[in-house]
Amino acid sequence: EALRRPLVGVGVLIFQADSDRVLVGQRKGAHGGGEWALPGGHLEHGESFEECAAREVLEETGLTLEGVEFAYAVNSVFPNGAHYVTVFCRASEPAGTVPVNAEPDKCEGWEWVEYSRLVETCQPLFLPLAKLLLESPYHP
Ligand code: 8DG
Ligand code: MG
Ligand code: MG
Repeated sequence: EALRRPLVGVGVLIFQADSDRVLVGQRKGAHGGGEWALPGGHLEHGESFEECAAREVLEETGLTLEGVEFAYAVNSVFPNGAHYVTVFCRASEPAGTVPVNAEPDKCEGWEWVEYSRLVETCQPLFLPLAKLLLESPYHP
């Protein structure tokens, strides 16, 4: 345990063009199961934040993002001892974009939810997303 280091996660805010909606899904599995999170995953060796964001979103939703940008970062120490630095990126998709639940063993399904209503609509929130909403001065 003493030699463990924090891991880097990347979460992706995919906004529907001309709206306040982002793509969220309920996680399945041991880490954050039942909690609402953005698409995302682990940063791989040698990857940029933006490359990781585009790769994870393609793997998990079938969507090919363009113009991915850095948005914010949070530090999350989970109750089970996991420690992640989560880097959030953002991108836009055209109105009417329909995602695929490409990893149904990891996610219940994707939904477009108003960013400003995530806290009331999507409980419980995955810790890094909850921290983003609390801390970030950032809003579309
Ligand atoms: P990978 O291991 O195949 O790279 O990723 P994954 O299979 O997509 O795993 P994941 O659980 O979705 O993401 C890996 C970890 O990334 C997750 O256990 C915790 C961390 N993570 C954050 N923030 C976020 C986030 O906002 N969304 C997602 N999906 N993961 C996040 O720290
Ligand atoms: Mg993934
Ligand atoms: Mg993932």
